Amino acid sequence: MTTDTATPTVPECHIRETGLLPEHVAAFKRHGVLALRGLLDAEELKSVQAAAASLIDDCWRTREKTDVIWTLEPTEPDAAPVRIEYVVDKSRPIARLAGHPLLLDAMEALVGPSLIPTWDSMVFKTTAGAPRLAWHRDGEMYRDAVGVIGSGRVIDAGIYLDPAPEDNCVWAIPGSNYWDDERITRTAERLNASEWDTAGAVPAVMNPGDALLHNILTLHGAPAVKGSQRRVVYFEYRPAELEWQVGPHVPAYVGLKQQVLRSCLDLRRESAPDEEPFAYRPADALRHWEGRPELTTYRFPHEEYWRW
Ligand SMILES: O=C(O)CCC(=O)C(=O)O
Repeated sequence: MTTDTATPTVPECHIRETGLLPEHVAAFKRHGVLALRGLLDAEELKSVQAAAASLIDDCWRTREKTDVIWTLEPTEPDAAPVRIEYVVDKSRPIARLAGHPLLLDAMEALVGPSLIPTWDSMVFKTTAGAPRLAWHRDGEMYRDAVGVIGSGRVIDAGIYLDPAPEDNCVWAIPGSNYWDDERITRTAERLNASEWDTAGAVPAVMNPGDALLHNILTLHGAPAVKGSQRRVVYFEYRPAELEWQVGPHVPAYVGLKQQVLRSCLDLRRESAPDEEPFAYRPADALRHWEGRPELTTYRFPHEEYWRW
């Protein structure tokens, strides 16, 4: 693992061998990116791959627009789906994945004990192709964002179902999680001025079953691809206290997403009774699921819970 200040590669943690060590935590906080190698075992990888294939097949078959992003209007013959929202609600294997103990242990260490899941989606490139994802920070930013989350308490975990080689992977600029808005804007504009420019960035080359963690403030992008499949399940996590006091969702969202997390943990416990489960232990003041009616869905559309 590289932990110095000028990392030429994405720092990495072999999570099943070592767990998340203090040096991994420090590397993530510094660079805003960390690869967890070998997070999924072969059986779980296979089951989530099959679930992903079925969700993508459904897109092709139905040409559905709700919760699906297409490259063109889905009625157009060259349109291809590239993203599906709320995948925890749409697929049991992905709901069970959301209860993965090693992933959640790592999130607890980085986000804090009161983590809640916020976004869940699948971003993918089918062999029909996908356009470049321009250089960006992820959405729903805070005012004075670097001051609030520069060291990495809002995290996107991308779980890879296919290989991501250099010509079809996410590239990131380590340390850009601490850049001010002016530097981010200037750099993104420069890099986005040509089709694909990686100056100052490192490739996050990943294997199926690995997970890439990135601070949502880390500048990242991905090249256009054609003829090569890459499917990634993204789970985003935020501290409940940040959502409760600041947003971007209204306070009521916290309890609902805590219920989703607890329900995913139950599903996982039923399907993997021999696995040591993740113990969800938010601060006493932040146990907002208590006394709430049972969930009938895991889909809580962001726009219905928006604070700003
Ligand atoms: O997996 C990828 O290609 C990048 C996804 C991404 O950066 C995003 O959806 O914001």
